[in-house]
Amino acid sequence: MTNDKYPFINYPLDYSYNALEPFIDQKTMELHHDYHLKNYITQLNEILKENPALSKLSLTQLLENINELPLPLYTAIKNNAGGVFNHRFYFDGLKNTFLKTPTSSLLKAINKRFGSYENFKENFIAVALTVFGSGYVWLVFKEGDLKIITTQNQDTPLSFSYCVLLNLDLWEHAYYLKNYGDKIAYIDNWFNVINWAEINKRYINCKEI
Ligand code: MN3
Repeated sequence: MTNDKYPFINYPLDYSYNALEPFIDQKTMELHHDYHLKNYITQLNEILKENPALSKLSLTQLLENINELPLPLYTAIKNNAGGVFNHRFYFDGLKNTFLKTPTSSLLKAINKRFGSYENFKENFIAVALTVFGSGYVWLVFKEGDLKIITTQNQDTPLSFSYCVLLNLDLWEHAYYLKNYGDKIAYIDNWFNVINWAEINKRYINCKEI
C-alpha cells in the first residue's frame, strides 16, 4: 500500500523484511525502509506543511514540475520528494521469485534495444559502476526507446521527462551491511530479486502515455 499525496505515510512493504534473503538481507531492508525512507517521508511532510499550495500536488507532480520551484524549496523538494519516490519505486520493483528475467513485451523491447537480456545486464552493470558517490541507475523509456541512465543523490528521471521502468539504489546504505564495499556483489544479488512482472506492467503503462 502507498499514498501519493500529503500527508505521506510510510506504509509497510508488501513483503516481509526477510523475503529477499539470501540476496538482500533482513537488517538492510529494515533499516532501508524504516529509517532511511521514513526520514525522507518525515522531512517531505514538514516541507509541505509549511507550503500548503504545494501540499495539494501528488508526489510525481512535485517531481515533474520541480524546475518551477524557487531555489531553497527546489533543493528541499528534490532531495526529499525524490528520496520518497526513488525508494518506493525501488522497493516495489523487488520480489524473490523463480522468474529471474523479463518476459513478454518488455523482453522483446530489451532484445531489440540491447541485443539480448545478457547484453542488457552487462550494460546495466557497466553503467551502474560509473555512479560516483551516491545515486541510482535506471532503465527508462522515452519516445519509444529504452535507455539506461544514472542520477546523483535523490535526483529522479521524472524531472527530465522520462517514464521510469526500473531503478537500482547505489547508496552505500543499500548494501554495506551485507556486502561492505563490494558493489558488484550487491548488483549481482539484486538481479535475482527484480520483480519483472511489475517492471513489465510499468513498461506497458509507459508505452500507453
Ligand atoms: Mn536508499
